Amino acid sequence: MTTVAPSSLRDRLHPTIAALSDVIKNIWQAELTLEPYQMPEDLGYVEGTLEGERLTIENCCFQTREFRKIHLELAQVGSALDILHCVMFPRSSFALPMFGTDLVAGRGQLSMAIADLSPIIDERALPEPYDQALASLPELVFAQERTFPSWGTIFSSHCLFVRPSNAAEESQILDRVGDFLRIHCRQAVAMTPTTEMAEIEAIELGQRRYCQQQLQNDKTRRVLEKAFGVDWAERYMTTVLFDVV
Ligand code: 18B
Repeated sequence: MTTVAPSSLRDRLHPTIAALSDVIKNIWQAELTLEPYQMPEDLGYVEGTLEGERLTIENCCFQTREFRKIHLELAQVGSALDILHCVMFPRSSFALPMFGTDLVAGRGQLSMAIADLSPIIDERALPEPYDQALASLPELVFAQERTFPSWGTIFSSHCLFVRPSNAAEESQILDRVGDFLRIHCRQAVAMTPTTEMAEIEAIELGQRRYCQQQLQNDKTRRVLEKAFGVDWAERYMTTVLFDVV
């Protein structure tokens, strides 16, 4: 069995980002059978410099029967920016939504939390059992909802996208991301993979569309370009963050 290695960067990050990293790793470990995933040699742990501050990136990746890659990334830009990024890429034979989450803290304060189970086959609809499971979760209220960027058409109606205002909201976010993840892992484990070529092609097309939209996120790209240059940022975004099948 593959075990999840402890992270050294974790302890230096915003406490809610560190806590979410633990939530994700614990649920993966409890719900899935993890197998190693080979990262491109030079991209597992990366350091660069952004406006005189050190940019550190730490990646944790696995694969499972259901997912070709599950990726958790922690990043820190000096004392300015703490980031958690996580995406789970289903194998082409599993008609599952994409789980994605991104938390960003600037100077000790969370500015953004997003988490979603994004449908990739039926533009806006999740498989019926997901809707049922998600409908049973309590409705959450946040003081500051955020507005989706123009590329954000991939996100579902269940998407959580807020500027957290206080500790109670941060705790709600941890709970909700945990709920999304647990529902997702259980659906995935129970699923029989398809062997139908047409469905496999639709799944691959949906994943490509998801990644193409995510690659338009200029806020992510700019951080990486400033620290590592335009070419490195493009390679990193298309091979590590949002690689397509
Ligand atoms: N992203 N994020 O992952 N991004 O990766 N992210 C930002 O307060 C990084 C994902 C998403 O309003 C911001 O404005 C870096 C996934 C959305 O225009 C910064 C990495 C999802 C926005 C970063 C990273 C996702 C956003 C600005 C690599 C969703 C708002 C923070 C480690 C599932 C975009 C702020 C907008 C914003 C940076 C979404 C700095 C470097 C998986 C929607």
